[in-house]
Amino acid sequence: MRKLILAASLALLATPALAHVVMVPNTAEAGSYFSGALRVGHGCQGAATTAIRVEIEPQIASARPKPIPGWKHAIETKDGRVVAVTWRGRLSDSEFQDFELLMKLPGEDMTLVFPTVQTCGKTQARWTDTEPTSSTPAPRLEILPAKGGSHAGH
Ligand SMILES: [Cu+2]
Repeated sequence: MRKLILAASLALLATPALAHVVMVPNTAEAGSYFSGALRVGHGCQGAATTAIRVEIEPQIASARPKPIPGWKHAIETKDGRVVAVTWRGRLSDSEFQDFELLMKLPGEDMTLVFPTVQTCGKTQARWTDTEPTSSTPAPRLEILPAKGGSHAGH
């Protein structure tokens, strides 16, 4: 009984106060090739992260992951387009990691979400809610109108 109470209070202490899984940076220019990362700032209630799976919205024409030493990644495609990326490895609860993607963004301003499932051994944290005020929000990216409109600097 006493053990149970202790475990419960430890879980409360471990309740994340900082950001969850977020896209860094969280703004980008419409139509650009954008390098952004899913930043994982902690594990699941103290447990180490063992996998990150992110879904790629259909508005994103292409996505490719950057390899991370010590991690393996797998790409899921549908009709030739990348629809999800999964990284597998190990990240202690006391560390953070950026899971980077290079993406071709849509040409119009909009908000994209990146539903992400964080696996920590036998437990999971689902950062999949599209509502930003949720306690488990999906990472978000604001697509801003392209600047200038000239390709002179290409
Ligand atoms: Cu958090």
